[in-house]
Amino acid sequence: MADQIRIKDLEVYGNHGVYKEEQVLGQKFLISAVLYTDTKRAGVSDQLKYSVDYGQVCKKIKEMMEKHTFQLIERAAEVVAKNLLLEFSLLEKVEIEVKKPWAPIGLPLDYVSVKIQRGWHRAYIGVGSNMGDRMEYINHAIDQIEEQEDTKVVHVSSLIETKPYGGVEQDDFLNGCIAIDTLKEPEELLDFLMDIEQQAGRKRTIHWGPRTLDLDILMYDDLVMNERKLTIPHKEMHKRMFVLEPLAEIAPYLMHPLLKETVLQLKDKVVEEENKK
Ligand code: PH2
Ligand code: MG
Ligand code: MG
Repeated sequence: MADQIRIKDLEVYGNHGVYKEEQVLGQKFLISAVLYTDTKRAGVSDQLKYSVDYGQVCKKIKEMMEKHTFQLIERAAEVVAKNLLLEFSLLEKVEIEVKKPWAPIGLPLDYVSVKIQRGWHRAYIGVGSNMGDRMEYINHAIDQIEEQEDTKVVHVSSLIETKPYGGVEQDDFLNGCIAIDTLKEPEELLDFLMDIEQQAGRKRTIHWGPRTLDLDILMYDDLVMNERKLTIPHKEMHKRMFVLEPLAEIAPYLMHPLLKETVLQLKDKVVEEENKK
């Protein structure tokens, strides 16, 4: 979304800093915010309820900056961004700059600042289990995801019975997919999902072997990344019917950012391949 509401240099007084004097005496901070929200409906109707009230946003920023004491302006920016995104539902993304014009470093400067962008991201997660009470493991995981304040579950597919894929002899799986909106960055989301797997007693013994719970990030916006710990889109998703079938149920027209085909098209291809065999 390209529309923006901009706040420049809101002046607040706060007790942030690494030095004791800063935390005791306090000092001036200037906060700038770019609020990314679709202003079209408000623009057409002239009604505040269809937009983000910048007065309320300023109040919230002031409140956050005054009620906490942070060591770092990085932390101040992070907390302000997160609170705005949680409180104002029409906000898709924010840019926050925290300026500290009186930073006591013994050298003259105009100001020092931290500027960050944070926002909501749509991610698709594949869920699977082939040990114990499979349905219970999966449903409990979805509940745990939903309980996070920075993550909302927006779609849940049907759970389907699938044959093990990949050559390891093991019990049948229950598989599904969910769509979430989250403030977590990809690595944070991965850590969070791995933590839920651990809590479900997941042991990492055999590669592609039996598991109480598997939570895989399939896609994250239209992000393409390949790091040691995490590859997005999921490397194998386009080959796996146990992913494509439930994903096609909740997001048939979702576009694979590398293959440039929709989930429905990818699924039809796998079906065709299987029919040839
Ligand atoms: N997961 C694997 C390996 N094989 N087969 C099915 N049917 N379902 C899975 O979730 C699955 C699998 C590794 O993640
Ligand atoms: Mg997996
Ligand atoms: Mg996995």
